[in-house]
Amino acid sequence: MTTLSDLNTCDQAAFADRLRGLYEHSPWIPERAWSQRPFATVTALKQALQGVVSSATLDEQLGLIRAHPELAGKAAIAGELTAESTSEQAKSGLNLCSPEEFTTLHKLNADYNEKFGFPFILAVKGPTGQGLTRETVIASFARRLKNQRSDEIAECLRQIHRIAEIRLNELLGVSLAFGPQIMQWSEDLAQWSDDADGLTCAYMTEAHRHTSVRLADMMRASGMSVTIDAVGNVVGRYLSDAPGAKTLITGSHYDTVRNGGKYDGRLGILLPIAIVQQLHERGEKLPFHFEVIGFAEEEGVRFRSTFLGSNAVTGQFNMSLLDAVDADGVTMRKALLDAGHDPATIPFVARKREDVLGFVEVHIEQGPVLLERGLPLGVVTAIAGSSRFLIELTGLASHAGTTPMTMRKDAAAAAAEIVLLVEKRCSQADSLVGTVGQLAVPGGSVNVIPGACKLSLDIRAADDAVRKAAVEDIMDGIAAICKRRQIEWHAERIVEASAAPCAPWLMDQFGAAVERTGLQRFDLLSGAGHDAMAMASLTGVAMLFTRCGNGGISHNPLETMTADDADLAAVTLLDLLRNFTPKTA
Ligand code: HGY
Ligand code: MN
Ligand code: MN
Repeated sequence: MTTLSDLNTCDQAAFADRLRGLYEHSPWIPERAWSQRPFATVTALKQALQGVVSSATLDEQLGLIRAHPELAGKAAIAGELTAESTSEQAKSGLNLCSPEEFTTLHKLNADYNEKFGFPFILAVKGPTGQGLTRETVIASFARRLKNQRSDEIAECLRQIHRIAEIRLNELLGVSLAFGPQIMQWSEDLAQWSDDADGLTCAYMTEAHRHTSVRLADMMRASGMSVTIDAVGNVVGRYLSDAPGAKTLITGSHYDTVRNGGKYDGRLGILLPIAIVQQLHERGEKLPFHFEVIGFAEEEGVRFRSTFLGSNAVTGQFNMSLLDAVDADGVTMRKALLDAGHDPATIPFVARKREDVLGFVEVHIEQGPVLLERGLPLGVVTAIAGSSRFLIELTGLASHAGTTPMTMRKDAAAAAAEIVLLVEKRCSQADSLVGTVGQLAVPGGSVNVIPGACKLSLDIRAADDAVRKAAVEDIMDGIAAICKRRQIEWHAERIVEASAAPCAPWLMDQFGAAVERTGLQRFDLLSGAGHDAMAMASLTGVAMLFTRCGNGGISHNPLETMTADDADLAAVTLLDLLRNFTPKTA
């Protein structure tokens, strides 16, 4: 078995020889990385190898890509693959393709090579290293065939680094203490959904309640005392023996968007549970109580309100929301009562400021920044503020065939102008983004001019003044469009959340822990909202982001991450806990 210390002490030829199996037929990569020894950690070695590729010429990068075999291609059929590729393709059952699958893959290989001039590369051992299914491989192949060439070169290189990471783990006998468990628990929780297809877990539905019970079981089994509070937060406490100990809180949300991903929110709950499991097994206590909260609702899918769970914890829960109704006319109050909760006790969920040391949240980035930089982790500087509205446009429904174009009050045409207005206005400042995520003509017919149209607005920015100015301009723009088109309009503000800066004293502790893993510290803004922005009203907050695969996609079933990145995030959070320094006055 090769060790990191061997690699740190052997000469360049031996170094390249030991690592020759990592990057297919490309010894130049370890040869160039050798000069950066000693590597403090395996992570540092991985980053150095990846850095060699990033700084290589495009020709060298294309040469590396072209050194890889096609999936289930001619070389595989002829038995000419390297030992590593043979075992990897077998792990995904690519050596057992049906004739139809072989035909499909043969066509995909031909089309992909024809379009890009290099083979399709995919780490077929996948996010957990246990192997992707043939169906997933073929679906990824077909999806990426539609990409631009430059994007595919970048993605092929990322896949090659993932292949090398898995091979390096095998070479060094690396076993991940937390990652596989976190990934498996994510699959476990995803079995409960409001919909037959895809993961939807809206507030207080049956799937939501099953999920809360499963989370409570996981927390209890890991050694925590567990309660489910009046809004459905699942709260696990890993108690300290220290007299007068205060509490450091972590967690995230377990509700999801419609047809969402398995890691959004849930990673931030499952990861600390895996850490507590290990601390408990070791009998290791912390000098503070460690509280893991599965917040019951953050996405606002069922009742359009957001941060219900974290707002209850900070004492900011708006009790009038109990009268909010869902699409079926069910009030939040009834949904809570049906789930066995007593809404009247919600105010007692609030924590006392003086009892809390801080709040840390681990979350997937939900964007492409870490992915494109080849970084597994990032430290969040601030969480963008957001304004959300529901807009109703009322024109005049009339005959599509007989109404002259100059005599229409077309609500959908007005909405179309508004969508483009939002896109244009929100392209005018850094970190400012605007989205019309919902757009509908209620009861529309093909041959009727839309008399009504409903749309949503989601405007965000790191700077509140920038966001508010954009909202004002957009509202003025809507007024002008509707006046010109003789459309009545009404805007209902459903979310107004100020930007939340993270606490430098806590950010720096995450940054130091990240650096101790052998990574460089990288700070970034969060364009997504998180429970940490609600918790910021109670205590100092900090967030650790993990890299998102598949181009950084999220709020989508394609949301993905690797067991290695989950493991590194857990190692980092555990390191922060062990070295935690409370804020000095
Ligand atoms: O919409 C958001 O930013 C978060 O995912 N709820
Ligand atoms: Mn989300
Ligand atoms: Mn989230």
